[in-house]
Amino acid sequence: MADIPPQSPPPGAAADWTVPQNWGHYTPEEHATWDRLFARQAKLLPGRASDAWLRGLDVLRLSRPGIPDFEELSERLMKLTGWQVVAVPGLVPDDVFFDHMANRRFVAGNFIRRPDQLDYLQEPDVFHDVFGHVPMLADPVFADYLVAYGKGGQRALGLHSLRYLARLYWYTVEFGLIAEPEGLRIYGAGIVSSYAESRFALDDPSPNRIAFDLARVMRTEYRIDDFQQNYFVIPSFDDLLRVTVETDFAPLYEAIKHRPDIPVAELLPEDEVLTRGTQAYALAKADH
Ligand code: HBI
Ligand code: FE
Repeated sequence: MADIPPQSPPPGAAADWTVPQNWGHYTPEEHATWDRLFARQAKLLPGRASDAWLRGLDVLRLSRPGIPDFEELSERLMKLTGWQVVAVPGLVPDDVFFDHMANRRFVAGNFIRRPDQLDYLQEPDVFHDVFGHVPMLADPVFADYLVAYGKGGQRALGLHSLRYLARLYWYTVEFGLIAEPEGLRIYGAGIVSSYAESRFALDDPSPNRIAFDLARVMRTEYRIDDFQQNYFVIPSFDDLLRVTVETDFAPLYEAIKHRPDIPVAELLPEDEVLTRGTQAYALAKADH
């Protein structure tokens, strides 16, 4: 999400930026990296990840060893929600990203991080994209939400308002929490694919956890290089989908443009705060 990718596809990529996954070319070491990451997260996520994410992992048979084959994965997904997974070499331009999404194609990096990058890397690799995002694509409501997002992204580009809509992606698809009957659960791919943040997001007293409000989220800045200081909590995927399809975004963007951005750790009087964060983590970092 951070860097602006080049605007024409790199050598070997098609006009829509897709490349063959070349599943047969992964080395045993690369498959072993997937298995290590998988084992570490799989232990942590029951009781932390949302029911929808856990079900997706199961129905897509993602627990089998090795980096998943996108063709096989797409076959299962297609039957469940009509989605496919297509390989890309890295970040793709926004218009390309939204065109794939609006047409139920999820773009996934075909490369995997090096063994010395298990805990963090900025580019979305196959572990983040497939382990993090793809389980949610097996959920029919979330699958429709992403289609709505892709179409919304295309409109936002035309309205020069992507900076607002990108925050919705960030605080839902990447870093979203959901209130389930047993308590808060993670559904954001940036959290479920991170060993440290999958604990921090739920257990740490530092961040704010705030009830989701569309306009509020779209005004809120975010950090791309560290744990979040705000998490937004949705009541259900039905609610998230409903607000996204029923909102007329053009006047909302117009209204937001005239209001200040909200800094990462700030709370507003109208926020429904579920957990008021101590910000201890961010403050300790600022001291160094
Ligand atoms: N490309 N491969 C890839 N993955 C992303 O998540 C991605 C992207 N290009 C653009 C983009 N995300 C953003 O525009 C959205 O997150 C809003
Ligand atoms: Fe992602």
